[in-house]
Amino acid sequence: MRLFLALELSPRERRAICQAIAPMRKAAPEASWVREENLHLSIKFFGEQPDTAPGELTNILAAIATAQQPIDLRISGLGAFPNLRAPRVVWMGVQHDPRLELMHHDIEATCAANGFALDARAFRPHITLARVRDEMPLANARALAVAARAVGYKGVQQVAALSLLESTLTPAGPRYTQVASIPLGGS
Ligand code: 2AM
Repeated sequence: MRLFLALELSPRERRAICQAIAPMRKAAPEASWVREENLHLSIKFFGEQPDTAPGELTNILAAIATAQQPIDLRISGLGAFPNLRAPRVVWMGVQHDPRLELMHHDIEATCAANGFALDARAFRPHITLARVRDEMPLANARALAVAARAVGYKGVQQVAALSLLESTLTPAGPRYTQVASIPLGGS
């Protein structure tokens, strides 16, 4: 199973984000826009794992999660990796939060100590909105950037659990299924 750890957003938050970015979708219909129900903040990608991994990860992450409190994600700002001139991943940002950084660090350290690979990418918390397969012509990228600049969305989402999600690839795009929920603060 293909697994990743994420902070899930409420249906209400996902809806609000989707509505706020509608002009961006319109400006760049050629991008692969993430379906509303799939919007999330990814914490760590594990890739293909045996069926025993969810149980093992739940055990090794429980202590970290219990020591936390629920986190308020402050969601705002639009951007792209590597940048908006040549976007590959279009995202909505999450404001810098030392607690989130520390939790991510502890998760990486614990997972590495238990034989899971370290993420090669630096942790840049974001909510992926769209992926761009073929390089976008500059004019299209500009139109997307203009639309992005006009989005003033700010949201606050309280998250009370780490979610371990299974990603199943289907012809209609990935489908995410929660296989474990590890409460923050042991709630
Ligand atoms: P992304 O949104 O920045 O692409 C499911 O694919 C989740 O795992 C996504 O949120 C994705 O992050 C994240 N992820 C991290 N590394 C990945 C990888 N090597 N392949 C696919 N997804 C990855």
